[in-house]
Amino acid sequence: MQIPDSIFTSYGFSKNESEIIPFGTGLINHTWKIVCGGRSYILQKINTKVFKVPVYISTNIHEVATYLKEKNPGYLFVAPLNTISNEQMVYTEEFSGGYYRLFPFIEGSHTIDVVKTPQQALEAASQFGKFTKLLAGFEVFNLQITLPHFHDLSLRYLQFTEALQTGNPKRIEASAALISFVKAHKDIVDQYESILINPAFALRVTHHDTKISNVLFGADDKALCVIDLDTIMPGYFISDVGDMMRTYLPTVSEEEADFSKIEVRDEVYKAIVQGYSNEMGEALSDEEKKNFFYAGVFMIYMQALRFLTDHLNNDVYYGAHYPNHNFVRAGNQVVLLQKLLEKRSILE
Ligand code: GN1
Ligand code: MG
Repeated sequence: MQIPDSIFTSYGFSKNESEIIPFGTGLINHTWKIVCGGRSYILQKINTKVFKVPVYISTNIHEVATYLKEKNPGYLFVAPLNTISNEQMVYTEEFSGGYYRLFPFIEGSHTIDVVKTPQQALEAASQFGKFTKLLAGFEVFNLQITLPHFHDLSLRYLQFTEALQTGNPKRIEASAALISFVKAHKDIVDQYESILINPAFALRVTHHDTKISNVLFGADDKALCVIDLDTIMPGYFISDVGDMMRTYLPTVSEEEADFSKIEVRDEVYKAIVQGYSNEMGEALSDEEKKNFFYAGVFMIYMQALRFLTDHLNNDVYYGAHYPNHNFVRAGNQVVLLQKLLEKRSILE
């Protein structure tokens, strides 16, 4: 994908003098590393098919950044840089139109794609816990809803049942085993619905995309901060803890097609609970604390549903790099969920 010259000039750079490197493994936005004048930056084009109102993203980031700067000036929060005309994003009609924003690249930082040690999980979980903790005094309902119903499991289930009606008939037929697994575990949706009406569960400032590549690490496996702030919205702790479990517990990612490699690491589970509790332990209710295990089940099940639904709908959301890509991703998540459920009595 090409980047229009005007994006560079908006930030006072020249495209000719910039090195442009595709960056990261995100599925939704386009991301590049830009090196210019001896400094590095991260440039992103926002996917407006997914984020329909990009200004909601920049408003949220600005509000949260302002709050944190006032209350916790030492906290590293990577907000986008302003353009030379003091805007937080650039819109251009060029190349079919789009919104772009530029972040400073944190020198000396790196990201990882798979958790190798419990220590990395502990560090990351502490960072996500700390993020929500530091924003406890921020009025959560002032956040704009950048993705309506993002982690609404009832809606995700409904979208799945709709895909069974309107999706690709061949794919529906070939997905029978996955479909019946998902239907047989509908109690996971029922439990989510009971959480929604339980006053012991609080809506807090939630990150909603806590995968390990959304944590910047420095030297010695020390986590520096969290990144990817587009989905900061009111949410439940099961979203953030659950997505950590989903993405940190196994030694392989959701892309792994050899499902025999999918294992749940007990020490990583403990590290997530420990790291998150170190920051959020006092804020969580007893009822919430009893739901750490459910958090993992909830998020893995939701991601299985989302990949499967997208497969049945011909990959309209996630896209596919090879035939049946989302079918494989859904199968991966189902195996991960089975492996986690097998360990319920040890882990819970
Ligand atoms: C998407 O783009 P990325 O990789 O940060 C998705 C997440 C999924 C993830 C699965 C806005 O995140 O919810 O968990 O893919 N984000 C959106 O890899 O749909
Ligand atoms: Mg993301």
